[in-house]
Amino acid sequence: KSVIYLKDYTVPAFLVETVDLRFELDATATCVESVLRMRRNPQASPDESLCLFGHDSLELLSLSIDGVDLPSSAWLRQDEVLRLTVQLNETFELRCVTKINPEANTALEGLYLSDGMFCTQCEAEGFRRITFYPDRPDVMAVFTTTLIANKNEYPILLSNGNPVAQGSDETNHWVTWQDPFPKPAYLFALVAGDLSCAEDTFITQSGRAVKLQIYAEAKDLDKLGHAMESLKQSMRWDERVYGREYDLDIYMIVAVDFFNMGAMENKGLNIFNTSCVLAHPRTTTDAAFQRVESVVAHEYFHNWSGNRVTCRDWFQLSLKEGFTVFRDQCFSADMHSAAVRRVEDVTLLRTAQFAEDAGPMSHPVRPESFIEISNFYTLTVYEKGAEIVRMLHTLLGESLFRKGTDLYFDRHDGQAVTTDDFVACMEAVSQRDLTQFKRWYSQAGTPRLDVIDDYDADQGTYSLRFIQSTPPTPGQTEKYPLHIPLNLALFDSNGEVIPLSNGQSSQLLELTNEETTFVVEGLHEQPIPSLLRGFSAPVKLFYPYTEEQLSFLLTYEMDGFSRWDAGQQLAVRLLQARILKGGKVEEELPKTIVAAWKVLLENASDDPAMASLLLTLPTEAYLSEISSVIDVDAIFHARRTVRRQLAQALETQWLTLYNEMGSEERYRPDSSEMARRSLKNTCLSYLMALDSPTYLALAEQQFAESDNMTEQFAALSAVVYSVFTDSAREMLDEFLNQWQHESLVMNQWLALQAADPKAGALSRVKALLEHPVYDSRNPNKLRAVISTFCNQNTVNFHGLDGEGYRFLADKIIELDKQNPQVASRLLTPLTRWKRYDDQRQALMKAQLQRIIESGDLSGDVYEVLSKSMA
Ligand code: B3K
Ligand code: ZN
Repeated sequence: KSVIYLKDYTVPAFLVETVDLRFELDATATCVESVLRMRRNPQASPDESLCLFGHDSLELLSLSIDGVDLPSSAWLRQDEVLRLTVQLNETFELRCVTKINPEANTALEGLYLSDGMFCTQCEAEGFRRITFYPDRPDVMAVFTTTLIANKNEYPILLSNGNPVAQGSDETNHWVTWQDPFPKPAYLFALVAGDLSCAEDTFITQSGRAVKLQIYAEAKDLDKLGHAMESLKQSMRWDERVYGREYDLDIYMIVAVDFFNMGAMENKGLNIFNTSCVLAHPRTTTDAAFQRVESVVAHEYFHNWSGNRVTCRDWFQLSLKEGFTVFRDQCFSADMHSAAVRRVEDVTLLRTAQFAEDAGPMSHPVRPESFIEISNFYTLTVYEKGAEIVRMLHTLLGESLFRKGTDLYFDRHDGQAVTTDDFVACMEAVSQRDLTQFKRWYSQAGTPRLDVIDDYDADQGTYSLRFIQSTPPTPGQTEKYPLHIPLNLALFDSNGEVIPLSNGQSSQLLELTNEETTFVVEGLHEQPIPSLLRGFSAPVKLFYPYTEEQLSFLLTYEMDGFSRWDAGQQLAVRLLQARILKGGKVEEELPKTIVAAWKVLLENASDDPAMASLLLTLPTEAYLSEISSVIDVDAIFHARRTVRRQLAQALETQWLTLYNEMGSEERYRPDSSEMARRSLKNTCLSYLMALDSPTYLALAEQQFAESDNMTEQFAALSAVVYSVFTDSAREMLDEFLNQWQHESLVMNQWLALQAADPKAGALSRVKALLEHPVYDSRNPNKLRAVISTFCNQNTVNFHGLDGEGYRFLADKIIELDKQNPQVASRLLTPLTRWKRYDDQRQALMKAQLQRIIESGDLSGDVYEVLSKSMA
C-alpha cells in the first residue's frame, strides 16, 4: 500500500477540455462511454506519458485515440493506473468504453444502487470506479452527460448542469445534461430512479430565476419543506454576507438512503443522506431539523467555496472544507443564537477533534501524506480547519476578511488552488505578513496555553504571562510557536468590565512567541480575567481559576461562550475530584455548585436554549478527553451521581421550570420553540434521575401526548435510561409499532438502545443486529447500532471481559470487505487504546492485532490500523 506525499505534487501532464459521457444504465451491467478532448499541459514536461486512473472493478471494453482503436499492447494497466505507451499529439480525442456493475458496488463509491435507484459518490476518488480518467481535482473539464435507461423503472434521469436534450423509444428514454462550468471529476453526479420532487423558485440578487428541486421517494414528499426553506435562506445569506450568487438555472438535491456520509456538493446536483434532508415534526427531532438546515447550507456554500474555486490536490482539502464549515457555522449563528452555536461547535472541537489530534491519526490541517484520502475527511480538516478561517476573520476583522474572500473568489474563479493561495489573499488585503500564522495548517497537535498572572497592589499593575507549547505528534516531534489570537477581558469585583488600553471592554492579543507578557496599569484592585473569549483560538487553556472566580464569570461574563465555559469548568472540577475517587462518591455537593445551578434555573427562561446548555454537565466524552488515563467507570458514575444529586437538591426548581416550559401551542420548528423544548427535556431528564414513579408518569404522559418527535423521543430516552425497565420495554415496543415504516426514526430507536448503559448491553446490541429493521448494508443502520454502542456506551464497550472490543473487531473484519470507508471510521474507538489502563490497553491491542492478521485489508483500514499500532 503506497504512501502519497504532498511534496511529490506535479502539475498534470494532460488537461481535459470537454468530457462527453454516455451511460446505458443497467443494474448489473452499465455501459459507460467517455469521449475526452485532451491536450498536453504546456506547463508539464513534454515527454510524460498519459496516465488515467481506473479502479480494478472496471472492465475496459475499448480504447481509441482520434477514432483509431488501440490494441491492448498500447497501454499498461497496474494498480489503478492505465498508462498509454503510444505517441500522442498536442491535442487529441480519447474514447473509452467500460462496463461496470452498480449492484455489486457495496462500497457506495462510484456508481451504485440505493434502494433500487442509481446514484453516485465521486469525492474523493470515486470517478475512477466509473471510467478511466485523469481523476485528480486540478484537472477541470466541461461535462456533457447522456443517461439512457428503462423509462418505467427509472423515470427520472439527472446529472449536473442543465438538461439540454431528451427523447425516448418504446422501452427506454434518455436525457442529456450539460454543465457549462469546468469541474473536476469528483463533482460529477448522476441519479436515475423513480423519484418525486418538491419544487420552488429562487430569484437571485441580480434578478435571475433559479428552479429549486428536491427529490425523494414519493412516501417522503411531505418531509421536504424544511430543506427547501433552508436552501432558500442559504442562497439569500451567501448573497448578503459574501456577495455570492448561484450560477446555474437549476439546483437539485436528491435524498438517498444508502450513503457513506452526510451529503455531497456535486455541481448543481447535491446528493444527500436522507438523514440530512428529510424533516417532519412528527418524525424528526429539533436537533435533526437543525442538522438538515446546516448541511443544506454547507453543501450550497460549496458552490463557491469548493466548486467554482476548488482544491489543487487532496492535501488542500481544508481549503474548501474548513472554509465551508466556517461559513455554515456563521450562517446558523445568524439564523439562531450565535452563542449557542459557538458552544456547540467548540464542544465538538474540544471533545472529538482534540482527541483525534492527541491520537495516532493526528495530522496537520494540511496533511503531508496519506495512504487513503478517505481517511482524511476528519474533524481536523473540517473543524480545526474552520477554526483557522475563524482566526483569520478575527485577526483581520469583518470588513477586511470580506475583502479577502472577494479577492479569493475573483482571483481564483475556475481554478484549483491551495491553502497558501487563500492566505495570500488575506495577506494582500490586510498588508499583513501571515507566514507564521500558516503554521496552523502545517503543524499538528493541540497547542497548550499556560497563563500565569500577577497583581502588584502597590503599583496597580496586573501582568499576564502566556506560555505556549505544542506536544509532539506522530512524525512531528519538533513544534514551533503559533500565532494565537487571544480575546481578553478583565472584570472588577462588581462585575463590570475594566476598559483596556484600547479603550474597549475587550482586547485581542496576538501571541506569537513561546512566551508573551501583557501588562495592564492603573488598576485599583486585582481583576478577574476572562481569557480566550469566544474561544478565539483552538488551544487548551490552563489558568488556575478558583471556584469563586468561575462562579463570578458564570454570573457576570456576557460573552456567551466564556460564561458557559465557566460553568462547565466549575462542574469539571467537581467531577474530576470524584473521578479520582472512583466516581461512586455520595458526599454532599459543594454549595457553590448548588447555588450556581439554582441561579441558572431561576433565570433559565430568559434564554432557554443557552440555559439548557448551561445546565447540562460536561459529557463523558469531554471528561475522557481531559483525563490523563480514561477511567470509563469512574467517569460514568461520577457524572451520574452528580446529576442525581443536582436533581435532588433542586427538585422543585426542575419541576417548576419543566411546567413553565410546557406549552399548549401547536408545534412550531422555530428557534424559540426549539429552545423551549430543549430546556423542557433537560428538566425531564434531571427529574427522571430521581427514580421516582411520579416522574415516570410525567415522562409517560409526555410520550403519549406530544405531537412531535422531539418531545416524544426525549420522553422515551429518559425512560430507557431510567431504572424502570418494564416501562422502557413497553414504550420501546409501542414506539416500534408506531414508526416501524420510518427508516430514519428506526435509526434513532436502534441508537437509543445501543447507547443504554445498563448491564448486558452487548447481547442487546447483538439482538438488534438481527432485528428486521436493521440492514447491515446501510451505513446509517451500521452507525446507529455499532458506532453508537462503541462510542457512547462506554461502560459496556470497555467492559473488562474484552467482549466489546472483540465484537467491534469482528464487525470491522466483516465490513472491510463490503465498505472499507465505513469500516475504517468504525475502527476509531479501538485506535485510542493508549488512553486507557494497562489491562484495557492489552485487550484493545489484541483485537487490533487480530484485525491485522485477518488477511487482505483495504487501504482504508490498513492505514488507520498501522498508524495506531506504530
Ligand atoms: N465533500 C463531501 C465529503 C466527501 C467525503 C468523501 N469520502 C461532503 C462535504 O464536506 O460537504
Ligand atoms: Zn464540505
